[in-house]
Amino acid sequence: DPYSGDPSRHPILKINSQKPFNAEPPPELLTENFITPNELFFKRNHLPVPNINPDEFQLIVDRPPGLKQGKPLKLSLKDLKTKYPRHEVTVTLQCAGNRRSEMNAIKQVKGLEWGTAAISTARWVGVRLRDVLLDAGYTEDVSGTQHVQFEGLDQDITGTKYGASISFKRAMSKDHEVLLAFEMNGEELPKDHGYPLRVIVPGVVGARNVKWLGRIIVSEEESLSHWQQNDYKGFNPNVDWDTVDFSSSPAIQDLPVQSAITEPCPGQTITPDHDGKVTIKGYAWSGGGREIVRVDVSMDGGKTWTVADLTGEQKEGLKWAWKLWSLEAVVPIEAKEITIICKAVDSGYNVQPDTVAPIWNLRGVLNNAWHRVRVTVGE
Ligand code: MTE
Ligand code: MO
Repeated sequence: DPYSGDPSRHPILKINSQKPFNAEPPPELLTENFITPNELFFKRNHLPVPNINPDEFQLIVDRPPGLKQGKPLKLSLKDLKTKYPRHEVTVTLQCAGNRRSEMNAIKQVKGLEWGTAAISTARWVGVRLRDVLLDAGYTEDVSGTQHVQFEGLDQDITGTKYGASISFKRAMSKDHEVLLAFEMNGEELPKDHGYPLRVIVPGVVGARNVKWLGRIIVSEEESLSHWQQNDYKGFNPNVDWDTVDFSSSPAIQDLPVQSAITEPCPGQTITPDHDGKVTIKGYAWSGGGREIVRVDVSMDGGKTWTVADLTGEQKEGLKWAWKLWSLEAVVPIEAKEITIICKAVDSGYNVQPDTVAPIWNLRGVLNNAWHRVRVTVGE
């Protein structure tokens, strides 16, 4: 069993797939803390977790034969930790498939049945990818250096490794804070999250945040991996598996504005307090470094809206972390059943689409429609 070396996991996680391991925390636990505890952080593996000896580990920084710039580098963990300045950044990671089950409920899609919790936030410590690339001789504006590919050390039985890429420009940007991370929330990276080294690409879809990083390749092309070329792309709702042409869509990088209600849960009976109010909670986040500036909540299926209270972290520059939100919301009088809705606005005044159907796509990615939770009102 190639999965026999996988680590043990917290039993409270909702498992979407055991082998490879994919799981999310219960939504109401997810928003109990601004920083998600490591054992509750969602886990998304495509392959068995590789067993890596930290003493033998080497990160290889490569270039294709045609490229003149740069020099190959081999870095041990100690090299990484001592040769470059330490950098810490709080980043929310979200899988492109977060909330896929709502898309699947409209019309079948192919993919894991994620609920609302394929998203989590951690404080990551590592070194800037930029500093490593500068050390390898790359400068900001050299030709032929369009992309930076990442190769994981996890592989399938044919030896094919997980891989993805981002633009060279993003990799070199100081503002974008792309990190080679070896710590997560004050501990060394857990096995499930890429021990001993992973990439953190703030504001960008989870799939580019390559875990168990073994090799970096600066190149003219994007990663040729399946996950860069033939997956993690968006399509028109009428494209099906017979007509899809993966080369016609760009790979997802920055993610759109997102929010969800984590409390109460769908189908729950809510009990208003003596003021006729209940507590509604959730998260909101946007990609590309855009900050969440407002979350609107409706208790009557979208007729009227109230602004929720936001909590988050103060930060200079681009914003990479989510905001948690809550509201003491008035329950409509004499209502027996209500639909609670949330929708967020980011600093670019981007808003969420109101329904899923117009953004439906065959792979079930990028669902950021208004989140609706139907509940019963108790005494
Ligand atoms: N990196 C490797 N090497 N192998 C993987 O399967 N999964 C990707 C990304 N990096 C993956 C990977 C996907 S799709 C996501 S959403 C994130 O890791 C999930 O990161 P997490 O498990 O730390 O939450
Ligand atoms: Mo993902």
